Amino acid sequence: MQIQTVVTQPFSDQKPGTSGLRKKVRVFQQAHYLQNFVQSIFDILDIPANATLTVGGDGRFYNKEAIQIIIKMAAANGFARVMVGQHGILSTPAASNIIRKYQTFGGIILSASHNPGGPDDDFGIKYNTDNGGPAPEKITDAIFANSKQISQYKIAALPDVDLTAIGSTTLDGFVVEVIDAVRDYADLMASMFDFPAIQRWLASGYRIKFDAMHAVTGPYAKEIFIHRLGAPADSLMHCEVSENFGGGHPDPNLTYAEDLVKVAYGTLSPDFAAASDGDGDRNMILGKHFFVTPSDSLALIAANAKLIPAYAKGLSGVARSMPTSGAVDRVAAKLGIACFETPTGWKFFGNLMDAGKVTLCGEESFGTGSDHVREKDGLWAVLCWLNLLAATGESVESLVRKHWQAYGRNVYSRHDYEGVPTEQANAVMANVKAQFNSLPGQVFGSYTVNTVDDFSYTDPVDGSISTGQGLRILFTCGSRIVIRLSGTGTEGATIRIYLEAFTEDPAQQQLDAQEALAELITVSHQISQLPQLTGRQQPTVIT
Ligand code: VG1
Ligand code: CO
Repeated sequence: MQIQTVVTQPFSDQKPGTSGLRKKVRVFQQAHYLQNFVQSIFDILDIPANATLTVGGDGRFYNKEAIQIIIKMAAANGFARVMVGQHGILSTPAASNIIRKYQTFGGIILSASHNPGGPDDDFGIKYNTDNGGPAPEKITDAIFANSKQISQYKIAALPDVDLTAIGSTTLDGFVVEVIDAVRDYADLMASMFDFPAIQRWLASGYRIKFDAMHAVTGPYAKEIFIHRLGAPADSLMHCEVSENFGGGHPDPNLTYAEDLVKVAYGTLSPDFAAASDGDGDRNMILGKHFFVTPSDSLALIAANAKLIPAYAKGLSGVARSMPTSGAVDRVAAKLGIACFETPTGWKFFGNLMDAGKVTLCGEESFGTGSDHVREKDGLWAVLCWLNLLAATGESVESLVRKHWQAYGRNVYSRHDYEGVPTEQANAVMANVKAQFNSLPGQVFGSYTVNTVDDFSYTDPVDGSISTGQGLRILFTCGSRIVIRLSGTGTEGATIRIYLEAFTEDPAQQQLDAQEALAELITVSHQISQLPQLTGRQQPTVIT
């Protein structure tokens, strides 16, 4: 095989964020940009002989070109084989499954997840280790360090590989195996859930609607919901994959999944509706005219896990990211299992799952998952709900209301201020931090500040420490405000304000979250001075 060594210059901006490196497509299209980052990954790996690399992406614009480059660089850097999804596509949880099932030496996932796609929008890349999970911080830090001093990369002079047909091609001893992107994943789901019960539930006349948002889960949803579970074809919407997600923003929330929201809140609303994001790891769950917050979804799945065959023996423990509501903590306390609080981002759950400390994990950002893979998993969450609906015969709303009655309700909302100039966003954070000494004991309306901190986490498995993970203002009544900056955006800054109040009072439980949190929202503005410092009166997105 002819291997070229190409001389290159480092780029200074290749620091992976919450979930890999995300930039505008045009940034990735600069000469050597992608290659530098890929080489920076390969250079930290001790690639064994006969190693296989899993490669796949969410199918967004530039996916095809990037995959060809990565295949050639994998060949030049000592991999013996790549396993790549047909057409270069693998959902993020499906890629995690492939890495684990075929024990490959990690994988490269091409996705900017919930960010829009297309020539003027976003692209992303991340490395997952051989446990199937996103590389932990010590690895992403090492990749970033390499990227700042790289001087050359290696690429094989191979022709482009045809990724349209399933099968294996050998090029100068290097094997490219194009695999069915869906089958292994659908088999895994069938092994975990009570498919016959869900089939019967659907056949008895319950209606569902799944919105793939023109993104990667389309083919997965067809196979699972239509072919394997027998749902009628009109149960799906936006399931044709497109390179720019139909021009939309493939983020399953009440703002961006508005077509589905209209259906769920319409006159002929289905019994269950759900959506997933660009790369298939997020989920939004809706009932008839009813929205389930991701934090409640996690808690409810945990509370009822024994009804799902894969978890019939119970859970070893649960974990949630710090900004996620404490609803699952209450379930864990009742079940007598451990509950861990980690920084934002799925990479922090991997060690806990590998050590057998937790079975279920979740984030408020529409991410839920379990130790069946090492990524959050949108369709898995949908199947959890379908399994629970089929097993109980209850509606989505009644399951949630009964949960609140039993455990109390953590009223919760996240307010995002997108596209804020970086200096203004930093000023908001600095302003809150500057008050750290004076805030404890201060009274704001009916709220008294108890403690404040900048969240830091010590990994209980490997002892690694992550600091600066979000500013927390904790009140004496148990309510809290969390403020942090997004690590997945590609333009300006996004300020996220997370608001949480707990209520056992059944009357309060019926209130709309924005109403119930109105005073806390005002307090968050008073303390952060966000309106004054950014000129923003209203958030861009409320979830
Ligand atoms: C956001 C979410 C975080 C999630 C991450 C990746 O990060 O808040 O919970 O893990 O996106 O999700 P940030 O730093 O922007 O708040 V995905 O579906 O984009 O890979
Ligand atoms: Co995603």
